[in-house]
Parts: sequence; C-alpha cells; structure tokens
Amino acid sequence: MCDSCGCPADNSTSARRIDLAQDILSRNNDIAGHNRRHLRDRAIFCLNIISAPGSGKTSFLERLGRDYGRETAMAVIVGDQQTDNDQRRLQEAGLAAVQINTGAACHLDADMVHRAMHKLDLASCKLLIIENIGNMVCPTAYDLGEELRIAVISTPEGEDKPAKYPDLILSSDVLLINKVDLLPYLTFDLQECCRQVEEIKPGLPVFAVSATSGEGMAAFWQWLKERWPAE
Ligand SMILES: Nc1nc2c(ncn2[C@@H]2O[C@H](COP(=O)(O)OP(=O)(O)O)[C@@H](O)[C@H]2O)c(=O)[nH]1
Ligand SMILES: [Mg+2]
Repeated sequence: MCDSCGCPADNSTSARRIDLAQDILSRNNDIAGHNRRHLRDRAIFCLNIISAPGSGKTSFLERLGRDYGRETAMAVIVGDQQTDNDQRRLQEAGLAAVQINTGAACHLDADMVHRAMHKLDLASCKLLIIENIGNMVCPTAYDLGEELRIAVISTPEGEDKPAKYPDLILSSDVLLINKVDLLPYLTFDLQECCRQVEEIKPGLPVFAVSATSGEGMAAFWQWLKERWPAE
C-alpha cells in the first residue's frame, strides 16, 4: 500500500496488506456502483480524467465548457490536494463545479465523489466530469462510477509516458495527447508515443489535442457523443 494515503497501488507482498487493500477496493467498488446507478437513473454520462499535474486537464475542461456548454449541460467535480483554484477557473468558464481537497491523499475515491455529487444541482446535467488528482498511478486503482475513463498526457512530458505508466493506459478508454500546439518547439515523437500505446492496449482511441488552440477538440467531442446512450 502507498504509505501516504493507504491506496493499494503498490506491489506489496504482505498478506495483511493485500487483505486490507482488497477491503478498501471492495468498499470503494460498492460505492462506485451506487454512483453509477444514481447517474444512469438520471441519464447523466460520467467521465473520469486522469493525468500528471499540469497536463492540461482543467484547461481542457474550460475549453469544453466554453465550446459545448450551451449545447450540453455539464458539471465538474475536481480534486486537488489544496486550493479551490480549479473550481474557480471552471466556474468562470460557465461550468457548475465542486472542489474536493484531499489533503494527504493522492487519488479521489468513490465516497468523496458521492459526497461531492450531493453538493451539485444535477437536475439538468447531462455530462458529469471528474477531474482526478494529478497523479498517473494511484487514481487508476479506483473506480469512481464513471462510464468512460480518459487518460491525458501532454507533449512536454515526453513520448515515453505510456511505456512508463502502462496501468493508466490499460485502465483507460481513450487517450488525449494534449499541448500539440507545442510540437514545433519540442522533441516529442508523436508516432513513437502512439506505438507504445498500441503495444500496451491495441486499438485504444488516441486524440491529439490542444486546449490552447482548440485543435482536435471537435473530433474528440464527436467521438464522445457517439458513446452516449441514445436519449
Ligand atoms: N501550450 C499549451 N499549454 C497548455 C495547454 N493546456 C494547458 N496548458 C497550460 O498548462 C498549464 C497547466 O494546465 P492545467 O489545465 O492547470 O493542468 P492540470 O493540472 O492538468 O489541470 C497551464 O499553464 C496551462 O495554461 C495546451 O494545450 N497548450
Ligand atoms: Mg487541474
């Protein structure tokens, strides 16, 4: 288990630790199931976005809100260790947003999301997006009740991130490669990055996007809408 937060994301071989980790995950999965049923009953589609800090999760959501918020009512639950900076940014972009501060914990769990859901007015909401804590490892173990999991890496992080963090790729339904507007200034090898993804999870959809310029956003939105159950 991860000593800082008790998350079961390491390879400890101690039987007691494994039992405890299974208990934590089993309780989490029960609450995630409850979240999923609650959202499905209300026809709300839910996404869980996971990346390193600074990959552009909040920027991407600000853009999504500005470009598509009038067409589709969206709300965001956003997790950070401290501050309500992201909540304020998202609200300024016209989105309903609730901030979770996790303190020492390095991931969101289903119970935190459940409590945050009750702080939002979801009556007219069609899309609930959870921006997870910036961390490419611990959040991957926690189902939050989402329908789709979105992994984000950004070009300044380097093309080797899929190979270094395969659990993120394996547990995700789509990968966004953000900050492609910076490609002319970096050595980031897009083809090599996609090759690594294909080796880890063949067929995983990948979108090259820029939250700054808007490149790739329309293609991603179109793909996302096709995954929505017909109303
Ligand atoms: N050039 C460029 N910068 C970006 C892009 N997306 C985000 N950023 C910048 O990256 C930094 C971190 O973005 P933020 O959205 O806070 O990342 P988060 O921690 O994943 O939520 C900010 O300075 C953003 O302006 C992008 O597509 N292109
Ligand atoms: Mg953020």
